Amino acid sequence: MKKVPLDPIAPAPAGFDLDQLHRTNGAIDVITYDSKTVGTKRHALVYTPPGFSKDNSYPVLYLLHGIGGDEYEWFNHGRPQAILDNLHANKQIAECIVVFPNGRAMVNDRAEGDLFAPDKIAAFTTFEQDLLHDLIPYIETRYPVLTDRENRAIAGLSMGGGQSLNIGLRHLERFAWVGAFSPAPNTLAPAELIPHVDEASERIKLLWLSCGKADDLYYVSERTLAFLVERHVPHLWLEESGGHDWTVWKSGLYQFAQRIFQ
Ligand code: FER
Repeated sequence: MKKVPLDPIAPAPAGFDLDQLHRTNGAIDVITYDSKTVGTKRHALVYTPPGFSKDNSYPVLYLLHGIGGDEYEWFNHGRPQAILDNLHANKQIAECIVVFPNGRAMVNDRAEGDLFAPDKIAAFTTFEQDLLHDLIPYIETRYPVLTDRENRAIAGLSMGGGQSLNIGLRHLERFAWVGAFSPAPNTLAPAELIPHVDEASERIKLLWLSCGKADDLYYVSERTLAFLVERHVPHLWLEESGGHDWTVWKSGLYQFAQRIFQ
């Protein structure tokens, strides 16, 4: 059994999410890929780090949005470009590519209408197939990336946190780093999420869980955490002071991004 990392979690410093003057910054691509799963062309955003070069090979973080969002949600609300650029400038993060998919894998994947309609909720489950069989292969043929499990991470907020836990822990042959910020009720029950405790404990490099104490969905994290503690599954837990909000999710990205691909 690996030891739980006794890692002091220092809060993000002021300005961590603000544009600062750097010699080089990351860049954003908007990509379009064929989804055999959905039968449409789908879109994602891709952040390449400062100094990005096709001559290097990079690990990849897949960073997922919530029920109210789409592939732009992190950019609209979470300032990921500033957070990542600042982490790179301070050498607090491994050089990596970050992909922002659309996790609602259906023909109309916009965040419109009744977001809780059964077909829209089901599309967040369908996304597992789109990610594994359509998006990841696209990224791995178009970008210079490392393709072993230790160089692939998945994390997300709320609905995307649930997806990250469900998909990441079911596919430890693909993901060694899994993070959930305020995971939603789409998160599988703990015994389904981690049916093979010893194997998961052995293979996971980082299992990150964080949630605001005032979040109505706190119970999802609480039940997941209770299982991790009881069954001695190595993990990092951060209880935040906020609710179901961007302060928590930006902090989650800041913390998780520093601890992956190490
Ligand atoms: C639910 C409440 C919230 C739920 C999902 C959410 C699937 C998602 C919230 C978010 O993504 O912000 O009952 O059920």
